[in-house]
Amino acid sequence: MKCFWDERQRAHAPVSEFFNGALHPAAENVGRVDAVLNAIGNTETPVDRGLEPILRVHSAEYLELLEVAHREWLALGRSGEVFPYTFPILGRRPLALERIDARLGQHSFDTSTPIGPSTWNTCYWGAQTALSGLFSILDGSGAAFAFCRPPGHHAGADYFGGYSYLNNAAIAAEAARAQGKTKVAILDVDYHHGNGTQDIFNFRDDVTYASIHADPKTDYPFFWGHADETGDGNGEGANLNIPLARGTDWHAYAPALTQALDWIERQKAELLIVSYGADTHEADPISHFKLKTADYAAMARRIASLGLPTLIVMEGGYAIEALGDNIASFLGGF
Ligand code: OKP
Ligand code: ZN
Repeated sequence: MKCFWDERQRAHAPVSEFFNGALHPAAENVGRVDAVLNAIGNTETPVDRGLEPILRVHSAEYLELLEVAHREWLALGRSGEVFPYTFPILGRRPLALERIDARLGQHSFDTSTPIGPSTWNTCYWGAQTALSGLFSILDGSGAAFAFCRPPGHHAGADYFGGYSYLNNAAIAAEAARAQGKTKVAILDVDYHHGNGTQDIFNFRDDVTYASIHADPKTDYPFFWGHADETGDGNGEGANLNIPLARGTDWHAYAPALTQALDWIERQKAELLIVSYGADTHEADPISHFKLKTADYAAMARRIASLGLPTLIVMEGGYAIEALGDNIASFLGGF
């Protein structure tokens, strides 16, 4: 399978994330890169398709914030990485605010997602990596793997969070639509619900979203991913959430996958994008499912049996020692 990766994605190097009242070492660290590269072998460098395909998903104001935030932070005499610390209650009125802290709050939802000097550049090339993967599918390679980092599925049209800044899967889906695919399905098998992807396509039925994830009653991102979120307006019925309990192993996971794949089959999609997270693995340090390395091969075989052109986009996976084997298992199974 063709694999895409851009070396410029190494530059984003978050140091810390804030939760449980304290700073912790960032789980989404650069150590993930070599673990994955060692497992996938040869990669192709993406071509630059510019901002246009990114602007199909994200607002210009939001992209500008990602680009300038760290510079403005330093200009205020601060050091280290950028963290938001105050957030507007949902639905509070739109305000044109100046202070970096206010603008950060308007465009984010957590304190796990610091912005450093290279965050924008890294994410830009992550999006290009997803796009080059997509175009190789459109050119007829049946499947491709886009090694994007950091992950993207928590990023909405105008917000970051959950280690995510640009929603690579959504950017690829929009590019597929722009290239004339009328129906695109996204299957998200990361441990965490992809709230950004759900939000971006919530009111639409041309890009459908199915996710299997840890129950948001107990797990991040809490406010999205519940089973009764089925889409709204035109998108009613085009969103499927399957929350599973902590402790889920392959025996309990497999029926959920069957349900999601049956649902996707009924969508009559022409193209599939898989948001693949290896953080469902039993060794993952921030997650609580019990999948084993060999289970990813079984998972991928079943996804492949849909017979759709498929772009696999990397999301989470933080057990560095197991990450390469897990990805090799998934790609091998596919
Ligand atoms: C990104 B992806 C940790 C709290 C911070 C953030 C999780 C982001 C996951 N106990 N949680 O892999 O979906
Ligand atoms: Zn995750």
